Amino acid sequence: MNRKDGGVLQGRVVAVTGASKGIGLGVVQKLTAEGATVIGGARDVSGVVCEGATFLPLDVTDAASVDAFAEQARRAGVDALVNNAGVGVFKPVQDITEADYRRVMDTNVLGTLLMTRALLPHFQALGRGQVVNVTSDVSARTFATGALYTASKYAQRAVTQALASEGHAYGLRVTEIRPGMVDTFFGDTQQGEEYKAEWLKPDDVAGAVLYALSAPAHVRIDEVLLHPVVQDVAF
Ligand code: NJP
Repeated sequence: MNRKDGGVLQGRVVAVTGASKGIGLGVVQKLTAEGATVIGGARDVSGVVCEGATFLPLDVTDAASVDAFAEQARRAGVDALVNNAGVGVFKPVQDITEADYRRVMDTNVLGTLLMTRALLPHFQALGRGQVVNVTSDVSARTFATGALYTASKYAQRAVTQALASEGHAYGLRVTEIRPGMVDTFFGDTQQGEEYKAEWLKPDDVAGAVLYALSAPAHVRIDEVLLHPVVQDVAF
């Protein structure tokens, strides 16, 4: 429910990718509940509704689609971007196809680059702005069958950290959100399915995004790493 009585994000306008379900929809609900106006995008936004949010079609792998979405976000007065759209394929190295590679890298890495690039001049002109990238707890470690997905998340982490350095001069604040297992529609694997009830919920990750976006203007939250208690630290 969109708060009319002054939530902590009153007056803020946030663009969220991958907003139709899972973590992205949880972020939309959390931010609008705190008074933000949200522009949410995903390839299929039919039937997605949240008071305080506008949902637009967006394919983050397609520069023309990204530019059209960014234009609407700029018109709405966007001051923050949450790069959340992502996909996962989990296979041993010997089974990874070129199509798998392009789907995962294009969505997770190219998508983050295109979407960010489209809004940076606007944030630069504003002299402020925030970029929050939802990567993963595996953006700095890997595991068997994780080669492709973790390669994409390591790359997203690198983009996030380089962007923080580049944007520092004009007041851009950049945050990496690194969730462990989250109960969503994500992934091409049933791994760990039996524990799903105990995984993080989208709202837990949305809380970390809210923490970054609501930090005082002189505070930069560089990264947030969060896990469900049930997930082994070394997993
Ligand atoms: O996934 P899911 P999550 N252009 O499948 C959209 C990371 N993460 O919420 O386009 C635009 O429920 C898709 O909509 P549609 C993960 O790597 C997760 O779990 O219509 N949007 C939907 O709205 C990812 O970066 C876990 O198919 C595109 C959304 O993305 C982020 O969390 C653990 C798109 C995906 O919803 C959100 O994933 C972790 C495109 N080309 C990190 N392709 C976890 N769940 O356990 C997809 O460490 N979308």
